[in-house]
Amino acid sequence: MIDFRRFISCLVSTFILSLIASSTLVAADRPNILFIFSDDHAINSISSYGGPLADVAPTPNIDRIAKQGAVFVNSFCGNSICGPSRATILTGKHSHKNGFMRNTGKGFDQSQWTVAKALQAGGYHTAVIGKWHLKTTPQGFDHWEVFPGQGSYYNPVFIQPDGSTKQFEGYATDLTTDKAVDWLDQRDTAKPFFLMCQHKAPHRTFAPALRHLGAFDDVEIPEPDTLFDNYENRSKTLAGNEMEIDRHFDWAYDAKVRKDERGEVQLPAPDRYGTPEYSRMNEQQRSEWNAYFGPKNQEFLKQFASGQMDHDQLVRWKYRRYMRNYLSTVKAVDESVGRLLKYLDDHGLAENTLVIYSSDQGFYLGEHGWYDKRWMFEESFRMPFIARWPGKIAAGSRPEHLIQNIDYAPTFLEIAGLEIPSEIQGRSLVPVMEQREVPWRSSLYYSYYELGEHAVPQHFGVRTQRHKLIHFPISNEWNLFDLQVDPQELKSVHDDPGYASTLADLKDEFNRLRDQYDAPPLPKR
Ligand code: SGN
Ligand code: CA
Repeated sequence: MIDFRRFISCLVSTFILSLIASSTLVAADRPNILFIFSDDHAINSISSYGGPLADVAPTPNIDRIAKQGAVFVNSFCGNSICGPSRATILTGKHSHKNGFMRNTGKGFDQSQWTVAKALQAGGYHTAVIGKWHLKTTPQGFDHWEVFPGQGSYYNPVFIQPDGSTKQFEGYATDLTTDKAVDWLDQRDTAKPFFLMCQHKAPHRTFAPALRHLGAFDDVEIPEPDTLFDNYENRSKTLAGNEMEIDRHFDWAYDAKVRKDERGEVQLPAPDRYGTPEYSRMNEQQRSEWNAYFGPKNQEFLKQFASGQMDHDQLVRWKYRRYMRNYLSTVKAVDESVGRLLKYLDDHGLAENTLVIYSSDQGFYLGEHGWYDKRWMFEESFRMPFIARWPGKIAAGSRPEHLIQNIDYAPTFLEIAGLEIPSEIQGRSLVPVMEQREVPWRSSLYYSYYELGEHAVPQHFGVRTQRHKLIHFPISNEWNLFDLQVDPQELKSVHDDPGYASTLADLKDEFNRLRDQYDAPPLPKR
C-alpha cells in the first residue's frame, strides 16, 4: 500500500528541488558577462601587454583586469577590420561563414544565429551600447543604443531602439559609459546580464576628450624601429599601401601644398585639424580645442615655413601628434573601464561577472611607417583579450594559447551553461581560462577581403606559434616569416632553401584550415 503522506512529501520535495535547480539555471547566479570593447586599440598601447608604450601611457584600469585575471598574449582576429570582427564575435564563425566579409559589403544578415540571441533565449538580460557598425539593426538584445556607422567623438548621435536618432552633448566614450551604467541600474536583476559596451575610441580621427588635450605633451614618445620601413624583401603589394604617416596622413600638416585662393600658404589651423569632429563641437568645446591646438599649429608652421624641417623630421612630427592624440583617446577608454569596474564593486557584482577587455583588431602605431590595420602583420592581426573571472581565472596568468575572435561566442555559451551549436567554428576558452590541460589548436587561419580604402590587397594566411605564411592572390606571391628570428616581419624567407620544408608544411596547413573552415575559393589574379 502506498504511504500517502510519504508520497506527498516526496512530490513536494521533488518540486522544491526542481525549483531550486531551475532557479540556478535562470536566475542571477549564472555569471554575468561584461564585454568592454574598443575600436582599433593596439596591444602596444596597453601597459599589461608590456609594449614599448607601457610606461609612457599607462592603462591602470585595463591593467587591473589583467592583474586580477588573464592576459591572453597570443590573441588574434580572423579578418583585421571592424564590421567583420564584430560579426565573427557574434557568430563564432569566420567572415565567409557569417557573410560579413568586408565593411563595404551589405549589412549583417540578422536572420542567422548569434550568441546574443542564444543568451537572450537562454535567460540572459542582454544589451549593446556604442559602436555597432554592422549596418542592420541589432537583434538578440533586450536593449540597444548604437552609433550610426562609425559614430562621432563629439556630441554623437545614437540610434534609439525605436529607430529614431538622437544627439547627445558630450564625448562619445563618456556617453557610452553613462548609458552602460544607466542600463545596469535599470536591468532586470532576476536574470544574469550580458552587456556589450562598445567604444568608438581610439579609432580615427583620434579626437581626445577636452580634459585630455595635452595629456602626453610632456612625455617622450618612443619611435618604432620600423617608422621608416622601405617595404623591401616582402610582397610587392606593400609599397602600394595608402596608410603611411609620411604620404597619407592627412590633417593639418601639409601646409605647403594647401594654399588659399590668393596662393598663400594656409595655416594648419585647428579648424582644419580633425575637421569632422570640429564641425560638430559647440562654442565652448571649440574654444578649448582652439586654445590647445592653435599655438601648437602656429609653432609647427613657423618651423615648417622656415625650412628647418626635413622630410624625416616632418614624419616624426606627424607621428608624435598622431600618438599623443591616439593615446589621449585611450585614456578616456581606460577611465571608462575604471567606472565599470567600480560599478561592479559597488554593487557586489565583481565576484560573479566575467569581465573582458578587447578591441575589434589591432592597429599600427607607426610600425612599418603606418597607421590603420587590415594586414596580417602582427600589429593589426593581434587583438587584445584580457579577462577577469574571480575563482575561475588565475590572477596574473598569461596564457600563450593561440586564440581568435571565433572563440568568444562559444566561451560565452559555456559560461552560461548553454549548448554550443555544431556549426560554430571557434572553441570555448573556458578550459584555457581554468588552466586545464586540453589539446589546443596549433595554427590560425586569416582572411582579408576588403577592396579599396588604404589599398591593402586581399590576402590569406596561416600563423603558428613560430611562423606565418601569407598568400597574396593578386600578385600570386607567398610570404613566409620566421617570427622567432624576425619578429618585426622585415624579410620573407619563402625562397630561402633553409625554409623549404617549413614552407611546404605551412602550405599544407593553410589548405587543411581552409578545408576545415570550409573557405571559398581564393580570388583569381
Ligand atoms: C574610416 C577611416 C579609415 C578606416 C576605416 C575602417 N577613414 O573609413 O581610416 O580604415 O574607417 O575602420 S576616416 O577618414 O573616416 O577616419 S573600421 O575600424 O571601421 O574598420
Ligand atoms: Ca576597428
